[in-house]
Amino acid sequence: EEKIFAYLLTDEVIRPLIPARHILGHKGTHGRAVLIGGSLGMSGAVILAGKSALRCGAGLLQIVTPEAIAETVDLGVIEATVWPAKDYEMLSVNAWSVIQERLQGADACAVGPGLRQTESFLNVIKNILIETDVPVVLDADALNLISREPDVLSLRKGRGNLILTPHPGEMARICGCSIDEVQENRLKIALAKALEWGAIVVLKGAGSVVASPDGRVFLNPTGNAGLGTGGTGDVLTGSIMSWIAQGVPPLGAACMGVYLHGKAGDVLKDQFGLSGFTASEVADCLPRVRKEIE
Ligand code: NPW
Ligand code: AMP
Ligand code: MG
Repeated sequence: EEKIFAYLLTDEVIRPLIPARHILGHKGTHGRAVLIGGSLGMSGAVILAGKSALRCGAGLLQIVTPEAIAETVDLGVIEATVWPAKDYEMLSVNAWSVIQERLQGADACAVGPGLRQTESFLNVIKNILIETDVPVVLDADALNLISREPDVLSLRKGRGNLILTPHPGEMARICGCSIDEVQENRLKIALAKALEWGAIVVLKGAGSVVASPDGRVFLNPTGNAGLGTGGTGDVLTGSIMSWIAQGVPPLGAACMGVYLHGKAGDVLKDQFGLSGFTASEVADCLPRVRKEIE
């Protein structure tokens, strides 16, 4: 059987990736990020991703979310601006026009947390992939929608500015295999999909794997089972988007994202043990772990 070589992520690997702040820097130079997601009953996902993006240092955050929860999201992330789209289901054309405008001048975007699988929204995702060259993080329901037509992923212009962050369940859906098959071949599947799609693939779960379309594979040693709680994946998505917006190359941003997210979990484990810390606390802990290694 073919062996796959993986680099282990460490403080030393991540440290040089942390973006420096110019003395004259301002919110306009610290990265413009656009977050797309949320639905009735799942405003939390987009709020957590948004808070996480800000905790990682993004200069400006815009959130595109369905009209029905726009006010909730606005109050949930008071530092962000919120751009309501008519409900995705009825008027995806409107959603695309709102998103297209927000993506002008954006440095990174993320799609999927709490979105739900509204079939017509698949077209919006295709437009983002094909009509724009803004680096994109696809997570959660964006991945579930894409699993209906995974070939779309290879239409993205330019390799390496598309990041997918599936958990094992989402990866199984995209690959059309079982969760057990994914878990038994984590490195192999992450790498095969990265090569197939020309995308950076972050396969989450204990020992997250980051696979690059250039053939490199990275293994993350940080984190613990305390992270197995609702919303932590949404926090990861916001953080990877934020690092890209601040100029970290997408592969580095994916590695940095999983490493610091896990480290935040480890700090919280020291305080609380393996249960009872929340996704919000993981997000709030991100600046501290970044500072500890920089
Ligand atoms: P099982 O249970 O063992 O069969 P889904 P979701 C599997 C939003 N959220 N190792 C698991 O397998 C998200 O953003 C909103 C092994 C199960 O089958 C999404 O939009 C929140 N298996 C939406 O909810 C907070 C693993 O995957 C399946 C695994 C749905 O996302 C919560 C579950 O995945 C949430 O983030 C692992 N490590 N991890 C909010 N507050 O608004 C997962 N699985 O069906 O895709 O559901 O991940 O909860
Ligand atoms: P999601 O399922 O999308 O909410 O993502 C869950 C997040 O928690 C991912 O970043 C996982 O890697 C992380 N996570 C879940 N369980 C564990 C575990 N046992 N050890 C380390 N990280 C975990
Ligand atoms: Mg998730």
